Amino acid sequence: MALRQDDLIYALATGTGGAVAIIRLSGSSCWDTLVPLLKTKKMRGLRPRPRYFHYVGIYDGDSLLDDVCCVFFPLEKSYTGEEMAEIHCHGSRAIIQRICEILTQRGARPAKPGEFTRRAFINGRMGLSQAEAVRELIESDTIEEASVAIRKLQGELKHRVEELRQDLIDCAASLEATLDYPEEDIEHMDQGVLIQRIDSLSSKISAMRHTYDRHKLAREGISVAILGKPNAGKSSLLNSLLKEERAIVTDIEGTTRDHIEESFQYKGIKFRLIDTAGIRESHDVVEKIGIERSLRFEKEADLVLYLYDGLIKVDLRSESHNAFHLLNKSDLGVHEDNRILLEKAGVFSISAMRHSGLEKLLNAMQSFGRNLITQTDSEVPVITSERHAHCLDSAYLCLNSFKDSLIRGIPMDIALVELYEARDHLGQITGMVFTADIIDRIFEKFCIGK
Ligand SMILES: Nc1nc2c(ncn2[C@@H]2O[C@H](COP(=O)(O)OP(=O)(O)O)[C@@H](O)[C@H]2O)c(=O)[nH]1
Ligand SMILES: [Mg+2]
Repeated sequence: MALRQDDLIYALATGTGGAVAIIRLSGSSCWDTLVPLLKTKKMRGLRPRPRYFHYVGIYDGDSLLDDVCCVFFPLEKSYTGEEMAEIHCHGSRAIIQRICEILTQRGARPAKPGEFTRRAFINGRMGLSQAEAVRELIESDTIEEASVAIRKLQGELKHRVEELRQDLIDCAASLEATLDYPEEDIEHMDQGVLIQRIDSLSSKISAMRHTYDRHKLAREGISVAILGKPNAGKSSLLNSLLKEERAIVTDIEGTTRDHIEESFQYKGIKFRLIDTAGIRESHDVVEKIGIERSLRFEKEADLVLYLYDGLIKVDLRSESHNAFHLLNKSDLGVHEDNRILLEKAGVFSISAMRHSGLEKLLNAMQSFGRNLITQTDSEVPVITSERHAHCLDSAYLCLNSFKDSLIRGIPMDIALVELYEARDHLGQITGMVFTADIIDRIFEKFCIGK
């Protein structure tokens, strides 16, 4: 799509089936196209007053099609930065369709997905991160998601990123000056000071980047791997936490050979629970692969639940901070030597079969999870888009190699290239730097009418 277009577009901005439907129009001939279709109660032509609700009839030739309300926006006060109008008609499919047909006859065309917001961006009404926030706001499922999106739409992220970018530009400009006029008495930036400035920028970028990890964890769920020997009761625990018979439970060792993953929520925190193959020496090829996977989950999961048969004397497998230890089968009793373990933090007595001790475990999981996902600094805008996270990563890497070049004594004019690249990666977040390709990819995901 050509970047700047101002032909007349229209789209239904509301869903069908409601009492009222809103058709939006945008383009340079917007008012001239719409006004002739409208008549006041006194059968006079309409003289549109900007941003005023006009109660009028919309006509199909000589016959009245519907009673509607129309609002006209002048280009300097409109969403897209072009002349715009809204027709609020009755929600009948037939009426909506006929209005659209008439608009098409008069030279308008249906808008493509996100085309209104795309125009708003191209015409400088909003930055790219704000345009993306529009979609996030529309698609938000929870008030938390909506509040992150509205902050972004208000320009919080854009301003923060722009501050960082300006800082980089300042840095580069002073270095550039020492290159251009080396013989003049321009104050040379001390290398130590320069490195400090770069470090401070890097740490701001990385703090912003971290919010994405937390956000992603909250959205996708905290991974919790259940590990232990065969027959410890791992599959039983999965079933009782999910409150359904999801995994096969038998007293035959090696029943779970592949892992099973299921999500559940507890007090607002989402978990991805993974039941693994029991860890033991095995010659069965499939079981062996399952066991290797279990060991990988042990390393990679956000939280590991080590499950033991509490009737047997237990050696805790790990003291890691992201591990809980569960002595199972409490309904049958507990080995005398294990009692002392139960006094330690992170050690629980449960019965997966009788569902006892689970609430205490769930509450501990919940507060562990909450700690992982709570954004530590409410001043730092939350990154919710993979694209933004990727831009921050790239900027961070460029700053690192710039610093590296400084330390290695690479000539400044070569090193500076990295600084400019970092600047441009930040610029891609806000849309100060963009390509038609990026723009197309962002807006094709939008819904029509926005
Ligand atoms: N008495 C008792 N038996 C249990 C408990 N949890 C699991 N079992 C039994 O232990 C055996 C192995 O259970 P399973 O969940 O398949 O263990 P996994 O191999 O670790 O997945 C089954 O016979 C279960 O019924 C429990 O809390 N109490
Ligand atoms: Mg099992």
